[in-house]
Amino acid sequence: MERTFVMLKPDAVQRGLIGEIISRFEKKGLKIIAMKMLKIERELAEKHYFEHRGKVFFDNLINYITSAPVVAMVLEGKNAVKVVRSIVGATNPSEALPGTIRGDYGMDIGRNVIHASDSKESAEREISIFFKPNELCEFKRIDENWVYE
Ligand code: IDP
Ligand code: MG
Repeated sequence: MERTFVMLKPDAVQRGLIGEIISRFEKKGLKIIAMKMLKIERELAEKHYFEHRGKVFFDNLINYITSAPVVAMVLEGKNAVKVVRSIVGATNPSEALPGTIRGDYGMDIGRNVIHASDSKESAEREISIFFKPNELCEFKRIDENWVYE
């Protein structure tokens, strides 16, 4: 089983999309093993997005992500990183396919609703930034034998 980090960005929270987005992951069969709402401090935002430092959109990205609360979570499942990225859709909502979260709920690349880790390594790094090890819950969902062969 693999873990990935997902964050519902301030626009998702402000637009009342938390429930709809989380339910997509739950229905898919992904297991939520940690979740919290928080207002991200600048320092944490810059750490999370360090790979984008120096890019033209960096300041706007940090302002956006710190502008209102977010919902951070850890999802677990087979190939979770890849599966979640495909549910999330392309970075630019105007190019994201209908049926993906960004394709269904977004219009602008600077307001693209959700973050998801892009690799196993990023997932581990991002999970450790937002959660302490003891905040990750190990449990078996009762439908696991029906979700996996
Ligand atoms: P990702 O979120 O799909 O992994 P990244 O390229 O890692 O996309 O970019 C991180 C975030 O930075 C995006 O989700 C988006 O919020 C923002 N971003 C990326 N490119 C642009 C841009 O060209 N203009 C404005 N914001 C951008
Ligand atoms: Mg990225």
